[in-house]
Amino acid sequence: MTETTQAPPKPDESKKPDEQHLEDKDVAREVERIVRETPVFDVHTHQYPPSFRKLFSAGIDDLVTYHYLIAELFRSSAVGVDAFWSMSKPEQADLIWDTLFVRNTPLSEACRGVVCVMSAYGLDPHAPDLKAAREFFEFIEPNDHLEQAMRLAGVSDMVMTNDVFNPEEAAYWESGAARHPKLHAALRMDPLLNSWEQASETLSRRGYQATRDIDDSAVSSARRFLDDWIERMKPLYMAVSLPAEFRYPDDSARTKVMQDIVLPTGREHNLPFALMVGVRRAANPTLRDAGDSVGYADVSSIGRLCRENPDNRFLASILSRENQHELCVTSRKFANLMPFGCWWFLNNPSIIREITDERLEMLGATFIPQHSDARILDQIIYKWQHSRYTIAASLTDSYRALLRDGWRLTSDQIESDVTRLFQNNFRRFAGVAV
Ligand code: HDL
Ligand code: ZN
Repeated sequence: MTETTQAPPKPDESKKPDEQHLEDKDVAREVERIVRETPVFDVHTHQYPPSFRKLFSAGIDDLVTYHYLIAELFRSSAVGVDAFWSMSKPEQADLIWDTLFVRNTPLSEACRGVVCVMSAYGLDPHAPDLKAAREFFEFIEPNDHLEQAMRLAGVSDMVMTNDVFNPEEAAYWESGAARHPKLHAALRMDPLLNSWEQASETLSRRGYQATRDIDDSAVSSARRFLDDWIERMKPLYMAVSLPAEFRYPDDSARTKVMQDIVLPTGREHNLPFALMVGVRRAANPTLRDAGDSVGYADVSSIGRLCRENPDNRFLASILSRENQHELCVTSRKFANLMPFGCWWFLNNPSIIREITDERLEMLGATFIPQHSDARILDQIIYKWQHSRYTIAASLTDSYRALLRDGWRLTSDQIESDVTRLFQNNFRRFAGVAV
């Protein structure tokens, strides 16, 4: 059957420009403008305020030794892992720069990201070495650096990843180190859910007596521990990274910790629980942080969590591309489930496009399209520039299809939808002022 294409309605001259109905030929330009200009709430990052000095990561050496690039180095260099790990960070960065950016074309997403960041700062990505880039970053005051990177990235707010079990991070919080008004806390609790034995020892060491059995006393100690950290950090959500093998419910300690400790804490403090599922830790341990991989997760476990806990809200980011369609369908079944971002190995234009298309088709504008997951401050510039480009293309096709079906589209509608995707879906879900 030939598709009949109605002539798009002429713009109504009597209406104000923003009430004019867009013609098909104008949609792409208008969507790109609005996506570019709408600041984004970055709901998952590994950023810290500059006052958390040892944890604050920015500048060219950190950028070039990002664990994604370390993994890629070994595919193009004969250097051994032991030799690499014995190098200083500048030496590692010099080797990665020469290998991936000078001797080879920086075609991968992670390499292209460094090129994007350098261009954004006016640095030459064709430089034969990192001398000029190091001089550029050397004298940027960290707070100014943070403001400049957020401005260039179009990021209004960032949610951190605050590992309360990490003694170095805990020390900064307990010292009262200055926070940044635009960097919000997330209470990350991987040991509590993935290694109760280790967590119970940490709890006991910190004065929250807990045995290896998850008995009433241990539950009470762990709840008090979380209460104290929630009081200290005022997090927007609780979070955990779970392995591909995660199942709910099962007869593991994890299910008991979820049911007796984490979910009641979420209800009491009205905090969402962010599930990041599908990691296969240390697939190649010699690569350290770069050695983690991906596994197919069980999305029905997330559905059971949502069904059995209607008074809890769940954010979910799943690592395997093959899980994304089922996450969309499950999100249609449970309004207390908010899919967010294209995480880690999914944070590539080709996959962001596929995931955003199916989310728009199945969820409308009711999801959180992206997070940067940025470990190094300057990465937010490329991660958001690249994601905005792809999200705009996906939205444009959705709006053009809507026009074909007879809808009349205005810029106001697009602005409302993009603000919802980039800001208000998260703000409402996390109870942050809209
Ligand atoms: O667990 C996480 O939050 C992941 O994002 C890891 O930090 C991972 O190593 C990463 O950096 N992904 O981009
Ligand atoms: Zn992360």
